[in-house]
Amino acid sequence: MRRRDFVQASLAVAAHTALQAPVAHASPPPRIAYGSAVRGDALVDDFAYRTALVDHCQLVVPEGGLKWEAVRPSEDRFDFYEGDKLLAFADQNGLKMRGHTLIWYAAMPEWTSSIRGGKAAEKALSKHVRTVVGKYKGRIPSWDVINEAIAEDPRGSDYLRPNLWLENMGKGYIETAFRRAQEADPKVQLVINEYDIECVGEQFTNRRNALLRVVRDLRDRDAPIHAVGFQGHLKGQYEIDKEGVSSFVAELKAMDVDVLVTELDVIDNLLPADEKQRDEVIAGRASDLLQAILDANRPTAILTWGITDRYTWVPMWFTRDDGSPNRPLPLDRDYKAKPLMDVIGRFVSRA
Ligand code: 9MR
Repeated sequence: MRRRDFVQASLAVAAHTALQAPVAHASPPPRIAYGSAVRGDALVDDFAYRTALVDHCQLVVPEGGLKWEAVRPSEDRFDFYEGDKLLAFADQNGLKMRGHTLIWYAAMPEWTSSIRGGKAAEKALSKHVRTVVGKYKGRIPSWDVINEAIAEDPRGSDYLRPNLWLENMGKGYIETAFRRAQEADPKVQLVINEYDIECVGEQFTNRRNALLRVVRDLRDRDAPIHAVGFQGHLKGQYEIDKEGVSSFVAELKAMDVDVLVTELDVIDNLLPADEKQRDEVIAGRASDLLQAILDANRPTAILTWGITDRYTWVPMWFTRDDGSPNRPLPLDRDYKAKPLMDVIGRFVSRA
């Protein structure tokens, strides 16, 4: 076949295919990005860790490097060493980076305890959010603006967790943070991030309802909020409230609020000693959560809170009585993939 004939024949086939193909399938839906929290020290010291991140992730988020404790050594200083380091790694390896976190009750430097009064608090909060989001404008597409704002066990009007900002500014601190973040980078996905909203039980239900109340309030006031982050620090001994999670996600969707999973891991201190059995329970819990979310809306990303059992926060609070190491993450201590990684792989490729 002469080249011109070949080209024409190809065009004819292409036209035919285009006509036959339903429009919805013209381009495959984008995959859900998978990512991990990253520790700055391990990033420098551990080659296998860097390799695992590049091999498996499309997204990274600093585990501690952008918290006040790291960024604000004093009232007038900002230190972006850790954030810049991770962003350079992300850029070099074609990964995107999320920001965690702007406003949280924990990991606050000592000097902030002297912030008193509504005006001073608002000034400090605004300066922080503006400066940190502004510093990474156009480079960090998604931020955890508010982290863990819901009371441990919300009841009636006591549904917010006490913190420096609530004490000084009232509940309006949440709206102020979202507004400042949007002013600093209008294109960024603004997230409210929360834990213990996934499992069966009254406390989990109450926490979901309290979070809905906060989101609804923000929406009523036309405040910019784009997504709810399920931290997903699942307690392995509890079942996922599949119906509760799906209807929560559906209610958010009805308000045009997206969801993502920001800190997935499975706390295994009360799970069986047998590793194979334990890994199966862990994978099953994660699968239940991801499916319950997906049944109602497609998450914009799925991140685990670390990638390897070598570096995890879990033993800080949840060591096992039998002394065996925790296994909450997708890769084991030797970077071998566990069933949890298969589950994640299934969700990020099929959704
Ligand atoms: O994993 C983090 C741990 O290394 C830090 O010491 C701790 C305090 O900064 O924060 C941990 O990460 C938390 C995250 O920022 C918010 N959700 C709960 C996470 C686990 O405690």
